[in-house]
Amino acid sequence: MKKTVKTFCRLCEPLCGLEAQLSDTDHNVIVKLTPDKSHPVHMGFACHKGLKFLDVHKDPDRLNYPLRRLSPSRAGTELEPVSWAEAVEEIAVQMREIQAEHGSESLAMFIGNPSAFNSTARYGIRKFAYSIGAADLFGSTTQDTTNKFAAAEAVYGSLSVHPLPDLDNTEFLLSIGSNPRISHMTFVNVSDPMGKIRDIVKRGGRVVHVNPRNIESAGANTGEILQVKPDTDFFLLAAMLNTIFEQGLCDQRALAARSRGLDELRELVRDYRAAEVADVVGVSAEAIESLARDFAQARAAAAYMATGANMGRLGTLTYWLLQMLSLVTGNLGGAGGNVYSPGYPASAAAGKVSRENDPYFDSDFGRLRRMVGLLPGNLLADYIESGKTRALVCLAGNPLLSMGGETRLGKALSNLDLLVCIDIYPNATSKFAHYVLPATDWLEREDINFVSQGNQLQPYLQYTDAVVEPAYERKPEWWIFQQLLHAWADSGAAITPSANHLERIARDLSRAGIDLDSIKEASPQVMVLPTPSPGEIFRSGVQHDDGLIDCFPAAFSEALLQARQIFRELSDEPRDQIKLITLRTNYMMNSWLNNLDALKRRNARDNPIFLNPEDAELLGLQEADAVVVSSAFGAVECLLQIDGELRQGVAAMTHGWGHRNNPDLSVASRYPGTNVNELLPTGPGSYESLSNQAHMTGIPINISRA
Ligand SMILES: Nc1nc2c(c(=O)[nH]1)N[C@H]1C(S)=C(S)[C@@H](COP(=O)(O)OP(=O)(O)OC[C@H]3O[C@@H](n4cnc5c(=O)[nH]c(N)nc54)[C@H](O)[C@@H]3O)O[C@H]1N2
Ligand SMILES: Nc1nc2c(c(=O)[nH]1)N[C@H]1C(S)=C(S)[C@@H](COP(=O)(O)OP(=O)(O)OC[C@H]3O[C@@H](n4cnc5c(=O)[nH]c(N)nc54)[C@H](O)[C@@H]3O)O[C@H]1N2
Ligand code: SF4
Ligand SMILES: [Mo]
Repeated sequence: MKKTVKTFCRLCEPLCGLEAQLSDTDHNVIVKLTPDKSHPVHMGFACHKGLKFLDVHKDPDRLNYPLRRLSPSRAGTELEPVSWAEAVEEIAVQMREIQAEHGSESLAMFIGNPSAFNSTARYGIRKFAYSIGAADLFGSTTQDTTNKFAAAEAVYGSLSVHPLPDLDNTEFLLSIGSNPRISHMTFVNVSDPMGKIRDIVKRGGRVVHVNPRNIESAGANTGEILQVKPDTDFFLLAAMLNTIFEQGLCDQRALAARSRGLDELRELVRDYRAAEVADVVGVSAEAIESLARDFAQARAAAAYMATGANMGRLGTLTYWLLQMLSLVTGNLGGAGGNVYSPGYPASAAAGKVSRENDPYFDSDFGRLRRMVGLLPGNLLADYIESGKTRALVCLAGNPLLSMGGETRLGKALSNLDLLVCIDIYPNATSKFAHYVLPATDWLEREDINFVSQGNQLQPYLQYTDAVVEPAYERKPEWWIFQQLLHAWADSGAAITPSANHLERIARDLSRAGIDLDSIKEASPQVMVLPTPSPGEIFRSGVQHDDGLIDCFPAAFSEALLQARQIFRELSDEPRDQIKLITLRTNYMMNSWLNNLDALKRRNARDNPIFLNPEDAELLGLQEADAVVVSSAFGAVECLLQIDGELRQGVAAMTHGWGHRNNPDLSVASRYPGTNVNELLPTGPGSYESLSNQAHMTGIPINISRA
């Protein structure tokens, strides 16, 4: 008998509803994944990556058994299969020995991106780290979006208040540094974002994409492009705010009841008049002023920014000004503006921070703070090189390819006393591991979309069973961490191993009057929650004791001086300086989905550097030339592709490539590509000190024929 099971994709933020069709003869075999048309939120939306995930599930190159390096002292030597019991026991013993000799500070964790879509993994590793006293956490979030947490903390008094663009009701969307057609948005969970963007235009609204590249998301039905220079979004927003203040386009009296520091904000942005920033931003003063006016005068306008703006040098300040743009134009909390989606549980209160004590501490690498518990990822190599970090557990991450400076980080990783990688594939980082542990994929584990609560435009809860039993000896992450803690406790330490995190979530839900069992019994296993209500941000969002939004956080004073310095630097930059940006494609998910033949279309077998035709001509370069690309931090060789969609002075390259040394991945190693992150900065000074967010866009480079 045909059997289908409803579940959801866990590759990126929308978490689209899917149906898995099982084999007639064996219900432990999936034959096909299709979009779930009956899903009350997604209504049949899903993309090719989610539907192709079966190829990952069935990939013969997957990790199936725990592996141990044959010669522990030689990085990169062969691995041999080992039982779970042995692996877990040996890892716990070795970590305890390292702890005994060098202290708890020698134990560190790296938490990678897919753990964000895995309700038990992220909790599992944090609980493990906490239990064994390991406080040094690194993770992909500092390469992605920690600037947003730092800004929310300062502006709203809570790490977790992030008013979302109300795409369903807006008349004007300003989207900065995002490419929704390819990436499906980040830090906001929206089903079919391009469909919603198309609807804005269809109902007579306007969409403006701010981007150095004429992206796939822009078009006659999906919005225009404002082609800016990279790493300048802060100045664009400052000039827009200044225009709004100068032209009296905001109601200051109404704002005074809800905020403080507005006068200082108005004073600050006077330094960044449209005429003054036009050259630096790369668009005319008139364009900036009319954009500001149109945004302020739209019936309802929403502002959004994503990784393109996060990864600049002023990501925190940029996100702050984005909030201010929404606030001063009366769009914050309003329908069609930016709405706070409390979700379950009420996230603002949970993210409230008490910063009575200085959150910074002195380290060998300067003054540091933790942001959402994380140290700057760009200091991982420094921590290892200095001997501070000696054992690293890497969960669902591939820092060797996802972070700046592969050569340096590779050397550092090979000097670790212990590296444990928990992954579904042998990846570039696990080449250096002493133990590699096979996790289940999302078709093999039960889950709940818990981690996206607070970021959903249409809040809902969805539960899924494991669609099939885990193949081979793959295990869910909560189990792996539980076993490690048992082994740790067996050796005499006073710690309590954690239960499955889902049990904890079920208890939390029941306290809020939600019965997980009733969600489990529904089909699909979804409970739709109320949509965010206008004004909620003022009622339950803002967490400062006085209830006011801070428009001019004192914590930003140093960063504002730096902004001034960066502005001067950009003004003085040589006219022909080329800057490097990132380019996500439909055929990779950061460094993975790299081993799927079906995604190796003719234009997706390599990651060339893209350059505008005029720049190429100035440099005497032609299509398909082999080139050397160099920055102050490193150099790579790759092919050149001419791309008229890029602004002059901007080059783009896709990250996550560079699989030359990974023969275990039979497809990826045939199409190795080049690791662009060799060109990115690492170490002190390469991240924002307010947020630990890595500086990853607008990197000055030189290109010449190889
Ligand atoms: N130049 C440049 N660099 C970038 C970016 C950029 O735009 N430009 N983007 C940055 C961003 S936004 C991010 S989020 C980071 C990502 O940085 P990372 O998280 O370090 O890298 P990923 O490539 O996402 O690696 C994810 C790993 O998790 C594994 N995996 C997949 N599913 C599971 C699972 O269910 N369980 C386990 N245990 N493992 C799993 C995959 O096989 C893969 O090895 O990269 C950053 N790096
Ligand atoms: N297919 C696919 N989907 C993905 C991913 C993937 O790797 N592949 N990764 C997932 C992850 S982890 C994340 S975090 C999200 C990211 O989601 P998005 O942030 O939407 O990611 P991108 O598509 O890289 O869009 C960033 C855009 O910023 C532009 N940009 C670069 N520098 C600047 C700048 O200085 N200013 C401005 N204004 N724009 C700039 C780039 O040209 C690019 O179009 O995508 C997720 N979805
Ligand atoms: S948009 Fe993201 S969540 Fe939806 S199917 Fe595609 S990869 Fe999966
Ligand atoms: Mo990301």
